[in-house]
Amino acid sequence: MPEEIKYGAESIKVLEGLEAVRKRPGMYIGDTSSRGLHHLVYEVVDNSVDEAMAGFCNEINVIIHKNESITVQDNGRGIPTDPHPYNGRPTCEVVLTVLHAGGKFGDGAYKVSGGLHGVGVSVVNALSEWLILTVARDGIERSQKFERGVPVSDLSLGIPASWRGTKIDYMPDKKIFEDVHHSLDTLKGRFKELAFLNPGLKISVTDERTGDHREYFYKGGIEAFIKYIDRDKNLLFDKPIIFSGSRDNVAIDAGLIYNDGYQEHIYTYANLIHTAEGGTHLVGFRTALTRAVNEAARNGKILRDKEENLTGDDLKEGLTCVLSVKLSEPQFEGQTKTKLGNSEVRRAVDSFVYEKLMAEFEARPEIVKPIVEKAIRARHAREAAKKARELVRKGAMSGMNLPGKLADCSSRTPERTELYIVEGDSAGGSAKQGRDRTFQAILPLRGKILNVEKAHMDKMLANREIQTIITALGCGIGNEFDANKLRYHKIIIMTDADVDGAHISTLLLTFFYRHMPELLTSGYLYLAQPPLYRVQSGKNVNYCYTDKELRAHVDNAPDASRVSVQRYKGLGEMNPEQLWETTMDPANRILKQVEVDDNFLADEYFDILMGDKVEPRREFIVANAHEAKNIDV
Ligand code: 28F
Repeated sequence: MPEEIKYGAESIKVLEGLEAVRKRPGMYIGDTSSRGLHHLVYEVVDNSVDEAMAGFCNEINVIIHKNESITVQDNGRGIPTDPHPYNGRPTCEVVLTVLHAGGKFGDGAYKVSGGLHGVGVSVVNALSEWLILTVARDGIERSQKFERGVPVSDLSLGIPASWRGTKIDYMPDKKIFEDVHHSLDTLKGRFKELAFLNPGLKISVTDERTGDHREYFYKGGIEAFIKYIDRDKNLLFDKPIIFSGSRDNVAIDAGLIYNDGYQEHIYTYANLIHTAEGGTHLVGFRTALTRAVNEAARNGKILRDKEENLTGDDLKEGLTCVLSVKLSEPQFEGQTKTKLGNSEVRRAVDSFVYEKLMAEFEARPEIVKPIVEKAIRARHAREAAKKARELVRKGAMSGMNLPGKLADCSSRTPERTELYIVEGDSAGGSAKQGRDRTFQAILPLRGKILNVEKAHMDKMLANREIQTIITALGCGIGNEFDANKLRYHKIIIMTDADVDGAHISTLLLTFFYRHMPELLTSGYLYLAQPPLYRVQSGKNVNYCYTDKELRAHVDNAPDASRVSVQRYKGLGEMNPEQLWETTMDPANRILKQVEVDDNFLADEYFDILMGDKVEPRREFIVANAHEAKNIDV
């Protein structure tokens, strides 16, 4: 702290606060891995979004610099610089140094807060090697520098400003974050989402490491969001159902449409936080949708009296919906603090959505029939699936007839055991021989499993390979998924490093993502990384997992002429010992843990990769081909 600041009680409190954050960063940003690193960016951007929601900002620019430092700049009012009642310091210094000082805006506006969000930029400041705050207000630009949260200068006197707003430059602290590399892909999903949810707000991101520049700006708000999500789908009716308003102090913006697919894409938000675990707003929405569709169906004589009501489950298939609520005191619950708990919201959303839907069905009676017919087909498929699931469950629960192909392990402690799902019988055979049977189970898969993106639930459940996997895991699927019944806490997909292998692992990932998403979100799923090359020089043998590693080996070989390199085309080329040593032995193997970002882009990847539209897949593959390594075509 600059010397003239009195060491009053408040400044001690400030230091204690920042100390607490640096001691236990996970308490404030979840973790110090890549996810926590990107939470810092969201925390700063959320402040600018708050300013946008309050109506004073319509542009946010984010820059990822070459040195991995970040700039976020908005054109809002600029954080006030007058002395703050808390300790007489400039308000902007208080906002940057006192935990949760961002506080509620006086004028009852909403803040993007809750869960891991809303801890305030003071946390970002505490976890940054350096941070420079620049405020431009009333034509004056003033700035102040901090190091690990502590002011190392006073707020500068100020120079004439040609802009208005707040800018924060910061460098994440390498003493806190093992890896300060930012991923544009991770950030762009959230920025796109925020631009859809804040019509008229332009969010740009510039990656100075690559020159990449993206701008997200959607005047159309939720209608544009819905149209974007279903841009490649066959819609049951052309115009999405859109409504917006408020009920009992809850602001509600919603949109929905039906397509002819089997998936449900529903994105719910509370104060712009993606409530991936749902909550009371979603319950209210589903109740209203079910009631309104049944009522409209009976009024329109589409559901005959003797036919029973459609259920919420019947109405899921083909539904694309965005539901964004805003309230002053959101309560976030659930494992990842992304479930909205406020009970008053359920009633507010239920009554508002029911009213608006009934009005919409009055105005557009022609859309009721296709929705009801689709729901009836879904019910028939669900009933068929129920039978198929019964078969699977009987198999799984009896536990006796585990699929013949499963070579189980002897330990029955899930925390310690792992299941290798292996492509092909020959590799499966090597894996069975090479493994450590106390904790490693092997399930060989023959050929390509069913592409679940296109298949109805019943067809998928009838597929032998799928049934085998469900039985082996023992945790059920869909609504019946129970992680406590999981028989292995590591599920490792082991396929060849070629195109077919990539396709099979993508098929498996799609199945798990669609029907056992918790395997991904809770980190049970892994991809084995078999070696690409076997390098022999003289007596010693090395395995290389990347081209870079191979280059290094060959360049450093004592006698390059005696180096022989074998390129592995498939797992089957390794004998059991080699497979164990290179890909299965926990001491040497490389496993890639599968994790998904919790925004709508994850859904999009699976739709594009496995959906039935070829064009978007071709575009995606061309656009991302530079990412693909070792694909031998
Ligand atoms: C790059 C990050 O942090 N933008 C922000 C504002 C604007 C106000 C504000 C912020 C009031 C007293 C709590 C200005 N004028 N971008 C940002 N823009 N904070 S953070 O006020 C802070 C609150 O303490 C602001 C009038 N009211 C509010």
